[in-house]
Amino acid sequence: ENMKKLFTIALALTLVCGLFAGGQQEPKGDQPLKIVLLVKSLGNGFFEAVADGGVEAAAELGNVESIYMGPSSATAEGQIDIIETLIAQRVDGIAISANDRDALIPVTKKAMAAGIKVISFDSGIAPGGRTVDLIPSDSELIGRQQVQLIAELTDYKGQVAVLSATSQATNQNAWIEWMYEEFKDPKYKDMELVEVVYGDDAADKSYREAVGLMQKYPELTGIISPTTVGVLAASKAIEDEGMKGKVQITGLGLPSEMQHYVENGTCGQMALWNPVDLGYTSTMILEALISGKVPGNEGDMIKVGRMGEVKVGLDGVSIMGTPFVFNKDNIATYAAMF
Ligand code: RAM
Repeated sequence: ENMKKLFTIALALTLVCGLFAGGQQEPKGDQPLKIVLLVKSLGNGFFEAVADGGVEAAAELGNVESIYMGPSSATAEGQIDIIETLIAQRVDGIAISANDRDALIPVTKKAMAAGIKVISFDSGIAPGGRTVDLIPSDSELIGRQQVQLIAELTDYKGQVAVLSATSQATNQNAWIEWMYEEFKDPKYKDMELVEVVYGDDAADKSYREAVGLMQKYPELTGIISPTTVGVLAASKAIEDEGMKGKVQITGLGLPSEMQHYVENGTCGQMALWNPVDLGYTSTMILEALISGKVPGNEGDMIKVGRMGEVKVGLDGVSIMGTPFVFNKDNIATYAAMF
């Protein structure tokens, strides 16, 4: 209680001081910049961690209000409606994890014409529909690594299927293309990628699709699910169907959601990056663009707080780092973080 009171007093003082400062430092006076993180869909733990990163960056920057939004299901239409509203509300910047690489372009162009800075992150919009596209890691590296992870778990044998997010997701589709490339290596000669199915980043549909795969392919040895929603649902489906040990599962999983399945061996190993850092960095990039610190052109270096600097590469694409690989030994440590 006392802490709360102290905090309220401190906040009030800050506000009063802010008023008297009279906008000498901030071009927008005491109006915080409204920076929106527009995600694929709500109810996804991965994006909730992204939102935490946005709030952290906003607190550090001081002049930013971090706003978290997303449609109830992962559709481009839902995102388009939200962007229309954000244009009407005159927010300052939007970072979008896109449900479609191309379908959002007309509305994001409209937003940019209205003076709103637009970037994509996690799942990109094609060049022309945004300035920077911040991706967590090189798509080739992510895709190839997913195949290597399942091959190690299945002893390089048998039929493997992919349980993806939506069929239009920019990020998953890019990774899956690289999975096919990786499978061309002769070391996978006794493995076959039989099918790609889509759980739409909905827990129930992902679960049903995973069960469907196990029924359709009695010889199935593994599932790759490069989505945090899918890999969790598939792990549960494998256990419920009594297929633990017969069907291996890997993917891109959120440690806090997957700890149980990694520790009990249903999921021998999986990968991911830090979603908090993704939301933090996206917010930092937008603030830099909005306040005119940097235009965000190819070759620009953008300062992003505790994450150092990101380089704007070819076609505006910025790459953050390399994924972590989680297993029994390290999952608890990461589960405490995201
Ligand atoms: C899901 C989403 C997101 C993706 C992660 C790995 O949460 O599809 O876009 O990056 O999985």
